[in-house]
Amino acid sequence: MTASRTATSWFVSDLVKVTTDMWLKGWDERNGGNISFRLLDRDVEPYLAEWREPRVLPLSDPLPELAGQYFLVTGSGKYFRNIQLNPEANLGVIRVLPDGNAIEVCWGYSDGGVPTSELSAHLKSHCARRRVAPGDRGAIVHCHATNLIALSYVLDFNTANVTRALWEGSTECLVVFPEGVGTVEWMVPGTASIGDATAEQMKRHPLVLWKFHGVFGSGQTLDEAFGLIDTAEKSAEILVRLIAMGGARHTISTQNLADLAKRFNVTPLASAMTLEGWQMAAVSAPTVRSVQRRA
Ligand code: 2HA
Ligand code: ZN
Repeated sequence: MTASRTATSWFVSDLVKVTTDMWLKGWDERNGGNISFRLLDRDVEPYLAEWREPRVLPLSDPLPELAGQYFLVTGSGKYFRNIQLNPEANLGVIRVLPDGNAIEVCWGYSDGGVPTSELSAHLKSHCARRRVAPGDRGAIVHCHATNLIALSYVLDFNTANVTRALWEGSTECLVVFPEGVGTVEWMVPGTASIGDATAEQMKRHPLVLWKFHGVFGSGQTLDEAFGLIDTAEKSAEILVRLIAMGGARHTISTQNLADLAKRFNVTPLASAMTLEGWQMAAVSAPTVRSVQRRA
């Protein structure tokens, strides 16, 4: 079978590149992670003629705000490491139908698959980000970035503290994500509720950390969303090493952060600027008991 022209389009090629990079980074074991990228009518126009008989799938939560829009989305249960081998089976282009109650599969999922189980979080995040950062396309990227997940087990888990820790972990962070990192407490993935909680954070933050699970990043392009997660994950890796070495002996000060914001003309999240450094979570009672039992 010859690959369709859509499989070699710039947007499928960009998604193949980013998912391959993420697999190599170790952020997407098995079927971990999912991505959506909003496409413009002019992006899909050259390929419409080869798209056949769309399959219609219901949306559990109607999204009339996205009526008529196209998204390139990774498939449910698909492995990032395999996307480069067969984009047409592992990816799909969907279009939200005019009433917002359903989507149609225009291209892809060629083995009968469906879009990611996190479609609710993706589509609702697109709505949220378009309101704060109206740009023409837009990417939402979810993955299991190792060190960010590790930090969610030890940091006092709130937006101001997590943001402050990541800003101190690497100088460029405040410049790359001055709006900080939103935080979502542990929830069952793949549900409308985690989608709502994520989109709520996405109204204020381009990056959202899911406790004990992973991270959602956004950007105008796939490169931008990937770069944002990569920057935060690098800082998280440094913090994990610092904690393993017994903690930092000195750090980036509030004044240093203010100087960075001034030089790069960004407005940093106020709640993270007013903190005096960041802190680890208090050890919870059940953890203390299980440690004592083992001793
Ligand atoms: O796609 O990462 O959150 C698998 C997941 C679910
Ligand atoms: Zn996940």
